[in-house]
Amino acid sequence: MFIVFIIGTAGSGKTLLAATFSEWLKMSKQDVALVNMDPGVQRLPYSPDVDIRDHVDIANLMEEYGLGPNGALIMAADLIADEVGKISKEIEDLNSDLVLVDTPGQMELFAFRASGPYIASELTREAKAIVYLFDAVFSINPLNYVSNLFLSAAVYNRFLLPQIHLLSKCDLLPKEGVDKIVNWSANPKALESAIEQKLEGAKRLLSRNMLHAVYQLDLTFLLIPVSAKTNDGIINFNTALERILARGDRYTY
Ligand SMILES: Nc1nc2c(ncn2[C@@H]2O[C@H](COP(=O)(O)OP(=O)(O)OP(=O)(O)O)[C@@H](O)[C@H]2O)c(=O)[nH]1
Ligand SMILES: [Mg+2]
Repeated sequence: MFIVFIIGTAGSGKTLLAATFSEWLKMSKQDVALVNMDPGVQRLPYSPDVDIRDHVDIANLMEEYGLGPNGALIMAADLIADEVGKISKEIEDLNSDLVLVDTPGQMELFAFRASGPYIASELTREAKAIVYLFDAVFSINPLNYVSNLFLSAAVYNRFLLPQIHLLSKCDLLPKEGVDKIVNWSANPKALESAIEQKLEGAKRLLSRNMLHAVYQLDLTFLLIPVSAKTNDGIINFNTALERILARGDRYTY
């Protein structure tokens, strides 16, 4: 069993990618299961095999403790940590070859509070990977791109798992835009010159220094452009994932 956590900023396309990718895998007879770890989600474009909403109820928490939606989500994230044993067992009982875990929109709930890294480390016997989404529309601004780079580095730091970086929602940008962002990931100099052109003053200095820190820490990677709407790039994403998890083999024979 391989476990893949799909992580990214709010609205970056985690849920739709989980749905699209699992459908795509099923077409090539891969045994894939879906786990919804977002307690706040109202509607899903897939039917989850394990659903965190069976363990915590946001509406109840708001009612019972007089919390707003964000307070309730934070409380839920901490409660989930107590349920880790049960959730892990449910996931293990699925006995699927590949498990896709759709994580909460507010990524700090999963990535930076107790439950996410704890769940990831509890499922110790399984090979795991992280898929981190860079929202293409958001990342076209070089300052946003650098902020996202930092977030992805923070996620890597938290989980210390092999991490694949996708440029999501590529169908929403013209090809030149997609190529430009991919080029930033491949070529630090290109990113630096985009920053020089676009930003000025303190922002420019800050952004440049942050960038140097990322490269000094050697947190570089090549972005894989994908679209969960058109399926563009899904095959490249899968090839990268197979290479990390299954040494280039399929998950299910
Ligand atoms: N055009 C286009 N829209 C997309 C793509 N992926 C997601 N979307 C849309 O973007 C919106 C957010 O997508 P979700 O999959 O819910 O994103 P998410 O990261 O799960 O969002 P939260 O869990 O709420 O943070 C939805 O309206 C999707 O239909 C894509 O590849 N192309
Ligand atoms: Mg979602």
